[in-house]
Amino acid sequence: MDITTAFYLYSTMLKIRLVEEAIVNEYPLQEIQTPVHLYIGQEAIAAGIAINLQPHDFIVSNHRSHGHCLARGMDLEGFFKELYGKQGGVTSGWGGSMHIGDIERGIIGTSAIVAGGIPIGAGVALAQKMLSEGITVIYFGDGAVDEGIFWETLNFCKLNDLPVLFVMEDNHYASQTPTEQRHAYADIAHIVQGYEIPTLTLDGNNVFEVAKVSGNLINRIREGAGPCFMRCRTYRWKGHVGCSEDDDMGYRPAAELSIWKTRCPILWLEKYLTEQYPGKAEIEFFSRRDYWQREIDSAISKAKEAPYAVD
Ligand SMILES: Cc1ncc(C[n+]2csc(CCOP(=O)(O)OP(=O)(O)O)c2C)c(N)n1
Ligand SMILES: [Mg+2]
Repeated sequence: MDITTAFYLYSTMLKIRLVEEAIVNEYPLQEIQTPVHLYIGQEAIAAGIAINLQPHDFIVSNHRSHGHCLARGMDLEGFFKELYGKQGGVTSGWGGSMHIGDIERGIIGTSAIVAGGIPIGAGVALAQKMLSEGITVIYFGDGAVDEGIFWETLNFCKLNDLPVLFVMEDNHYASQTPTEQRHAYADIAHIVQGYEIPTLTLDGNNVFEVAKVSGNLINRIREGAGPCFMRCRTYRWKGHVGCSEDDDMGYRPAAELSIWKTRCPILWLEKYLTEQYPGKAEIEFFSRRDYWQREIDSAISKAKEAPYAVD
């Protein structure tokens, strides 16, 4: 990975992390008008894929949407105004965290209905195929594949060779239920491959791996290969919804979270960059953190000052 790209990926992941941490700080003030499903721990997936997208491509997201939208370049002020239910929000202050979108930036929208975005993505890709322009990335969790519409859409996309990258963010839980209590199969990749859809399982916390694998698959899709599928193994640090770690609910062992924190995608990249570019890396880390923190603080202040959304 060249140095410019590596630092760009770092910057994108850091932006997502700092936004989520700012939400954690702000949430207790009860000014944010929406439930939030935080993306902390999963940043490498959104950042690694977004780098391979072009302006005419689209993404479709889900309830855990922030990382996807921010990596795609959603305006921070519009993003925060949306969370605060204010005028100037990217969806006019009425959508909130789970119904956020920005067509101008290739973000079709997000859906709170688990798997609800998947057929919408297929529709977008059908239009793209008819117009011979662009591809669609559909992000969904390991819980979404428990819905019939996921399998129907997979079949439809393959049958019509639609330009779709299916991105399953396998964080091992749907709300508080682990995959082994929900999936009768050991590895979804085997089943998806049965549709003759190119399928890869990868470390979703390694941004270089995500960028490389998604780049290869996206190139194949652009060349007309039809849909491809990525299963990204990862872990969410926070509770299913809200800002706590919800360990008190007892559905996941405390040691599990600690282990995954040692696999932090941002720390991993910081270590790599520090080894590769000693001296320069630390300066870059500082300046990018400083830059994003100022942008975030400014966006939050403007969101707080703005008038509430109107009919
Ligand atoms: C059709 C439907 N069923 C149930 C819910 C409640 N619900 C919201 S998120 C969620 C879990 C989703 O898990 P997953 O797809 O793995 O995404 P993650 O939260 O892990 O990112 C559930 C069951 C819903 N919103 N929609
Ligand atoms: Mg999940």
